[in-house]
Amino acid sequence: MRKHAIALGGAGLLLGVSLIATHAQTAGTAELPDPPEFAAQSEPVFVGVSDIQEYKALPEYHQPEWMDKFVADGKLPPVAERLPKEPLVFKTANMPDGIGVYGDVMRHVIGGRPEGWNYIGGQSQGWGGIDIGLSECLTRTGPLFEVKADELEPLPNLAKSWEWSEDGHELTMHLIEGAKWSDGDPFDADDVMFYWNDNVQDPNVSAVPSGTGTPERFGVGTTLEALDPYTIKWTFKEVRPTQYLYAMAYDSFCPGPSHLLKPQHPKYNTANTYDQYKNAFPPEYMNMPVMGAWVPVEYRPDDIIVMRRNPYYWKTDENGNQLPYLDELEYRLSTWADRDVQAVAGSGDFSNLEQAESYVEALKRSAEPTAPARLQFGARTIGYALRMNLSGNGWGEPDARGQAVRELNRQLDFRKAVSMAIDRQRLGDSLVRGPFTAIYPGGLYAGTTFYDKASTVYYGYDVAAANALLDGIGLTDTDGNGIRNFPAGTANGADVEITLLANTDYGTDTNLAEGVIAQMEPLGIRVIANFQAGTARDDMAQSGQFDWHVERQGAEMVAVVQSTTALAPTGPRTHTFHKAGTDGTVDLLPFEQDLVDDVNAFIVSADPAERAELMKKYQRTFTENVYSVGLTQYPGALIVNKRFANIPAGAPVFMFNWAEDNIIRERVFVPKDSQQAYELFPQTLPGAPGSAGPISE
Ligand code: BQZ
Repeated sequence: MRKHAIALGGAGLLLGVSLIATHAQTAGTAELPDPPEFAAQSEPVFVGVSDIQEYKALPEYHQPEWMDKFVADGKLPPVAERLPKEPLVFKTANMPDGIGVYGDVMRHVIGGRPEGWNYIGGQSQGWGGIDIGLSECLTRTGPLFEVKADELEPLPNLAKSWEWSEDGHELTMHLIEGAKWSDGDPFDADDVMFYWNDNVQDPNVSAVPSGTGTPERFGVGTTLEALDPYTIKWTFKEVRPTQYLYAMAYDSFCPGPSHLLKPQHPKYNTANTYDQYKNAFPPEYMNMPVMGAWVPVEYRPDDIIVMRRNPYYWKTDENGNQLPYLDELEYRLSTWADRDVQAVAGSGDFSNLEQAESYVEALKRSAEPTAPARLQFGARTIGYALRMNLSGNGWGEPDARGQAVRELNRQLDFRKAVSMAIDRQRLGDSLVRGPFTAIYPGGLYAGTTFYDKASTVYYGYDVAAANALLDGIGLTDTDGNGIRNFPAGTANGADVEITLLANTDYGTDTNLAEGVIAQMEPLGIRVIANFQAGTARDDMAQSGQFDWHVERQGAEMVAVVQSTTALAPTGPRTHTFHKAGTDGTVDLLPFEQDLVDDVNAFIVSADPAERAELMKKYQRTFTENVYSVGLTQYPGALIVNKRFANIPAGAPVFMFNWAEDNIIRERVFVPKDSQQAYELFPQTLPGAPGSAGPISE
């Protein structure tokens, strides 16, 4: 990641970069063209973890003046009593614009919709930063983009410190002491253990909306116990697997309010089903206790979610000002494309520009001197792949046709043929012309820390060779209708029809999927669109109800150390397109076993050279076996309204986490003379859990 190429010349782009890729035509492989020159417009200032934050008691604490009345009227304890013994203190030297001032609001626009507030029970709040802000986790990784490579380790968060045992099998973690949920209830190990015992370990719960809250995310055979209200102890089979500290960050270890959730859980409330537990706090339930900086106080379906500052938030600046500086956060419930439009226009305040189709327009608007928002491109960390369901033993309960497709997916020559039938340059150009997109063969992204071009096998565009491969595996058009048929005895020798899952929340997802469908026609394969909206798409993807899936990839392909266990099926539910079948096992293909072994070896290695070699092996195995069919890779751009201060230089749209975490929103502020009267509920605070709306003085 620290291999940023040369900075971009001003707002202009190096357009029309021509690429002469010499194709060394060997057996199907081709010379992978280097990505067009394009680089982040600014670099982070790399620091150490201790330069960002520390935990310490301060001589005095402050709150926004308008809150004094709440204290005077006895509605709130004094601020010093609302803070932990040693709050998490952000260091001024790491704050680009220093100590902030209170006031104003960040107006987000999102394309998702809230299912409810039971995040650990598997409910999404609509993405776009809502859950990132609500769900504080044991460790934090978003800001690691600015941490020096030789000091890279997840930031302390709810876990303020930890130490390993001599033999490296035990990790003792010390939780922040005296922090409270936004309703004043104490945060402690009860919350941690409820998440671990009754959500992660309970097979009836799909913990967290992305489904990553699985036991093996933290290592097969790992156990966790509470030694006292503020001390927990992990015990691992592996020796000193520091990798799992990343899994203890968002999105897989962010405890929920057990004082509200536990009484709804079937283990403690036999009158409730698991479905009732998951849905016990619908979107209309306001003032859900959170550890995050803002609390949901207003929800208008398909319109907006409004959040007000958490009076018990457990972080401060070095002057003892309780954070956040921003009194309000809003999430307009719209579309992801509208998020870009509104951020550029100034009616919204933030966007991760990630749909390449809107790049040129966004760039044009942002280049105008009067543009209300800053637009900064980062590295190429947005990438799409065509992922095939590789389960041959029932994951997703396929019918005969679906099973026949899965058997095809499991054949290397089939996957190679699909890869060679895809014109990746054309796909990228169909999204946006210019130096943005790069041909992406799959695996780790070019330009990232563990990427090695020499270990990357690329089966270049060659339709004739692709067709020859399909002939070779006995897929022929036996009925002469232009569509190849399954071999006799398989799916009744029917036409090869494959369903393709994609997310209709994003034009890019469906545009790329349409491109794949069109490019399969010359192969005589009929691909049928199965385009679904976000939540439905997420559910189908997580439950294996797909043949093929075009999707934007996660942090594991960018940072490797984040979501590492998702790089291979290291456990029954860790992987995105190959999970355990009906017999509880993952029917690994031989090369997948090599991937699993390399990932597990990486997790326990502390030797940088060994880790680099293991990732080279991983990349070669992945790409020569076309584990997934890479499509295109391009940079995201962070768009933030110019009135905000403390936006870190070089903050990436996506790396260890999304920019909503990376920019550390609780430290972001608006200078007094730039503040606008945008707040919808000025000078109000969250009310009691379940009550309607915020409370005023
Ligand atoms: C960023 C992100 C913050 C999820 C989601 C959404 C879900 C996926 C993914 C992104 C949205 C935005 O991404 O596109 O820019 O704001 O929320 O969480 O795509 O459908 O399941 O993984 O993060």
